[in-house]
Amino acid sequence: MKKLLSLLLLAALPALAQVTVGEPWVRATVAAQKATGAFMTLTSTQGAKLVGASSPAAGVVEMHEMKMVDDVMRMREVTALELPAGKAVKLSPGGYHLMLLDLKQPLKEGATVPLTLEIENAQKVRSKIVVDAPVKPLNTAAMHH
Ligand SMILES: [Cu+2]
Repeated sequence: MKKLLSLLLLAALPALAQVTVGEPWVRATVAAQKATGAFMTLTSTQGAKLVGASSPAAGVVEMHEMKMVDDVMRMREVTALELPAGKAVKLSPGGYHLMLLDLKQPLKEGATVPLTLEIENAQKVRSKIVVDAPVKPLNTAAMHH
């Protein structure tokens, strides 16, 4: 009975925030490399948050922020990334990114990495988005800037 009730409650909630994922990609790795970054542009129709991510290619996926601290580029883990309504939030090398850790195998250019993004809307309802991110060397992406 409890399960049925929660299903009914879910149905009564307002529509989930629609999040568009633009140009996802994952940086290619070399043989012994156990970590890499995933990048994309996220745009949500309503205020929401990216609260987590996972991938079958990695043991763990963390959300990171790169920041200059005392002239040193540092990376720190963030627990959530705000997605303001209608604003494109860019995950890029040198800024926010998803960190794929404990990689199961090297990621070669031309491969595709499935990523599951967990989004939480303003009502604290979570939904998942699955994207296939192509693997690219860093240089290719840098050329677009
Ligand atoms: Cu990182």
